[in-house]
Amino acid sequence: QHIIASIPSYTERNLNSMTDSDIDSDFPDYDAELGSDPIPNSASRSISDPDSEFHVKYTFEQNPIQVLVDVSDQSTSIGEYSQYVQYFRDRYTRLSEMIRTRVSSRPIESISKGKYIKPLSREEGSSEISIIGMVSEKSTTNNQHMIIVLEDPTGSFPVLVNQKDTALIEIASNLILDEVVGVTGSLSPDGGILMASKITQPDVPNSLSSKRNSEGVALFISDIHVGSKEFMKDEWELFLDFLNGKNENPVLRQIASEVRYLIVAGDIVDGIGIYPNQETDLEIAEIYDQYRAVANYFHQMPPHIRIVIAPGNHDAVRRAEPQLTFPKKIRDMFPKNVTFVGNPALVSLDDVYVQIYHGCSMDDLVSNIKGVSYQAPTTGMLEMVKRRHLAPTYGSRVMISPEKKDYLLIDQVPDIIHCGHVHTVGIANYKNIILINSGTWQAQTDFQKKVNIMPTPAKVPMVDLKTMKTRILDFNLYE
Ligand code: D5M
Ligand code: FE
Ligand code: ZN
Repeated sequence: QHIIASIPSYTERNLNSMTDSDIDSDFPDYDAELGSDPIPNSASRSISDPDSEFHVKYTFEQNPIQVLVDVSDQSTSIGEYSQYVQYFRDRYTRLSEMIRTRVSSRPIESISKGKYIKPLSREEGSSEISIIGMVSEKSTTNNQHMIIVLEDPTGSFPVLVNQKDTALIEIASNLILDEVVGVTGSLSPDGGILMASKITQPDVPNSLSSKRNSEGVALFISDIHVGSKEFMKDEWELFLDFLNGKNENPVLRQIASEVRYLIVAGDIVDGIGIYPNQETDLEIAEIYDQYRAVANYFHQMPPHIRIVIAPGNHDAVRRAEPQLTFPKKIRDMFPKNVTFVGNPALVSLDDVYVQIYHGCSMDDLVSNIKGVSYQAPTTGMLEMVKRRHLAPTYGSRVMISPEKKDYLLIDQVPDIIHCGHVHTVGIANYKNIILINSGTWQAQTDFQKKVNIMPTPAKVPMVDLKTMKTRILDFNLYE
């Protein structure tokens, strides 16, 4: 029942964008068969000897990859204060540049301490001015106005959002610390505060086209958590069978024959010492044994598939983001068709740009932005795109390492953004960017039960790289 995902579309103005009805009807290669033969559990019946032969469509050499952005060999951070200054300068410079194309702003210094003198006549311009800054404080006054303090390299300045402007209050209340925004408004008579009329986030253009130059299928998974007692071995093995063309459903064999890429967004093992008393939840207690076990599974995947693996917060790499990729000792356990990258990383799959990020910042987004929830993970990813940043807030749930440049910034607009971490599956389209959260292979843990997180395990989002249409393959045996 889950083979085709229904996809919420956040696009408002873009006529080229996909709509919900496109998604259900426009999968020419596969849909006819699906319509007449719905597959309740798409991969529940794996077979060792399919009656028709399995011919893969692409060789390994036909599945090129380019790693475009990855900190792994570039890290310079040693956590010094001056490096943090440089890091935030880079973040501010690049994000403010994106806003400056739409907002003509002035440095904060030029309006501080009453320096700004209002133009005397209309001819000299409107009395509205704009500044672009990083949100450094956010508060609500007794009479429900909001005060936002913005900081740029020349100073900081308070902004007042009037409670009567409900639309603007809505935007302001969802601003999070350290994101970069532009604010347009007029100065108060004493010059001490900017009374906002408009708030501008970096966001992406409305006119992005969805690329259709490639072909074949890319699959997206994350949060395998091998080593955990809750790792769903049976479902995972069905997925491996499916990749190898061992499934009695011809539709799934057809899809498997077209798979070129498998992208893995972190938490490939459960790790050790990640949270208190994790020992009691572990099936495999030793970290390298966990990696040997997961590597063994990757050896069982067809060698023509190009696999990309990035780490997550359960993996054996530094915890601060951007995370460097896995150490050689672990990489060497895996087959040759695996490309290892850090977290985040931007890769090009035959010219389709995929931004991979494990997704730890989702915990911050869920707790700070209305409408962002664990059950609908793409809601958080949408907020990342609006801010052009994968982890806007510093010093909350995400530890950030001060690299020379901000690797967490969404600089090049990707075709696909792929996150994991929250253990729920979701796909959405925002201005022709496909947002994917790839769920998990771990059943609900006691900890998740306590905090009421309901995972949706054993589901695999796929993208048809020719049409950019998406669907979700379901390997869950017990739903
Ligand atoms: O994260 C799996 C899920 O559990 C994800 O939704 C975040 C949530 N999680 C993880 N740690 C915490 C804490 N400490 N508080 C609240 N929620 C949490 P994973 O990275 O696989 O452990
Ligand atoms: Fe996880
Ligand atoms: Zn995680």
